[in-house]
Amino acid sequence: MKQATPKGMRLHIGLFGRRNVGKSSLLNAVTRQEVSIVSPQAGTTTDPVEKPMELLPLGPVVFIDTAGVDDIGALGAERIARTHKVLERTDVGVIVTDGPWGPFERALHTQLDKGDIPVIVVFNKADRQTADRAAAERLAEQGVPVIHACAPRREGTEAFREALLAVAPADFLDAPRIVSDLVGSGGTAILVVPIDKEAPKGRLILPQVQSIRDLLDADASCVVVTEHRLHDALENLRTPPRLVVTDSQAFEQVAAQTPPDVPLTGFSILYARFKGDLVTQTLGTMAVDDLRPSDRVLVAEACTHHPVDDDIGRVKIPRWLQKRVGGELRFTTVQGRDFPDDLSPFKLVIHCGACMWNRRQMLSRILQCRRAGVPITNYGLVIAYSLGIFERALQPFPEAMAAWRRARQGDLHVRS
Ligand SMILES: Nc1nc2c(ncn2[C@@H]2O[C@H](COP(=O)(O)OP(=O)(O)O)[C@@H](O)[C@H]2O)c(=O)[nH]1
Ligand code: SF4
Ligand SMILES: [Mg+2]
Repeated sequence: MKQATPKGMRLHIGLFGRRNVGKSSLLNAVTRQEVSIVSPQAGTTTDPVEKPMELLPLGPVVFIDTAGVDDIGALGAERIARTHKVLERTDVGVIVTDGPWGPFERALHTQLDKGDIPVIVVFNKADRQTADRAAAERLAEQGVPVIHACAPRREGTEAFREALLAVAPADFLDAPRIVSDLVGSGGTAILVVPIDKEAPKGRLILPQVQSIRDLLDADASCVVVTEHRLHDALENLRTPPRLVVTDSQAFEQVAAQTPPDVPLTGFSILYARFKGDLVTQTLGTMAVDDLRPSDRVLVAEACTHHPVDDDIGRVKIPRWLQKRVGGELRFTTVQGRDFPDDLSPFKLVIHCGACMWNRRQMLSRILQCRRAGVPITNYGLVIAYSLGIFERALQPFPEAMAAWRRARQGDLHVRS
C-alpha cells in the first residue's frame, strides 16, 4: 500500500528487548495486524522489521521491531550492530521485558537516555506476574511511563497509545497545516464568516484568523465574506476557488450557493484535523445513527468564553440532533478542563474545534474516549451530518472519506 507521508515526518518507534520477551507480539497487539513473525523459538525476527502505519489518533508512525539485542555468536554480533543502528533513527524507544529489569535493560535505558530519546517501558507477560515491581516503581518515579501488558490478550495497548502520546516530541504531534495544503500556493480560498449577534464585537475568532494566516504563509489568497456575499464572491472570481470554508452555522446556506464542483468544508472540520484526529472523529460521527431518544450526549468545549460556540453547543446542535433522532436527548455541556472522568453514561461525545489547545491535549481526550469505548465527534462533523451534507464537507479529506466509506460498508454488512 502506498504511504503518503514521507518517512522523515513519521514518528519512529523502536522496540527493544531481549529475545522472546514479546516485542513482535506487542507490535501485533497494537497494530492488530500480523506484520511480524511471532515464534516461540528465540531470535526469529532477524532483521528489524519496519511497519509504517497510521496509528489512531496519533498519526503517521513507523514501528521498528528489532531482533533481541542479547544475541550471541557471529550472526548475533551482526544483529546487535544492526539494532544499535536502529537507535540512530529512533524517536521513541520502547524497552520490552518479560519481567526482569537487569543489566541488559538498564544498559538499554542508559543508551536511550544518552541519545535524549524518550523511553517507554513495557513489562509484558503480565499474566505470568513476573514483573520486577520494585524496578517498575522506581522507573515510574523517574517519570518513565511504565506499562504492564499481556500482548496476546491485547491488554495494555490503550495505555501504550497514551504513553506514546505523552512522550512523543511536539514536532510530530503538531499537524503542520490548517487549510493551506488544500488550497496550494497561488490558489484562492473563500472563507465564509457570518457576522451576526453572536460574533464577538470588532474582531474575528481564532480559527478564522489562524486560517487566514496559514493561507498567507503558504502564498495562497483568501477572500473573506459573510454568507450574504458568497454569491458575489463566487461570481467575481475569474477562476473558481480551490476551497470554500464556512462557519458550521452557515453550512446549509453555503452548501446551497457553492457549485457542486467547488470543494466545501467547515472551520470546525479543519480543526478536527488540525487539533484532533479527523479519521477518529469522522468515524465517531457514525454513532449519531445509533442514538435513541433519552440517550445521553456530552458536549465539550475546550474553553469558557466563546458565545458563538455556546450557542452552537447548547442550542443548535441539540435541536438538529433531536430532529434527526426524533425525540429528546439528554445533553450535558462541559467547558475547559471540566471533563468527566467517567464517560460510560454517554453514547456520544461532541467536541469543539479546540482552537485554544495544543494537539496533545485534544488527542489525550480522544484517547480517554477510546479507552471508555465512547465515540467522539466534532461540532462541524455533527452539524454537517445532521444537515445531510456530511460527504460533501469531508470530500476535501480523502483519508477520512475512505475510512468513513469502509466503515459504512462494514457497518451495513454487519447490519444486513
Ligand atoms: N504468556 C505470555 N506469552 C507471551 C506474551 N507475549 C508474548 N508471548 C509469547 O512469547 C513468545 C515470544 O514472543 P515474540 O513476540 O516472538 O517475542 P520477541 O522475540 O520479543 O519478538 C511467543 O511464544 C509469544 O506467544 C504474554 O503477554 N504472555
Ligand atoms: S477552544 Fe473550542 S470553545 Fe474555545 S473558541 Fe476554540 S473552538 Fe470555541
Ligand atoms: Mg520478535
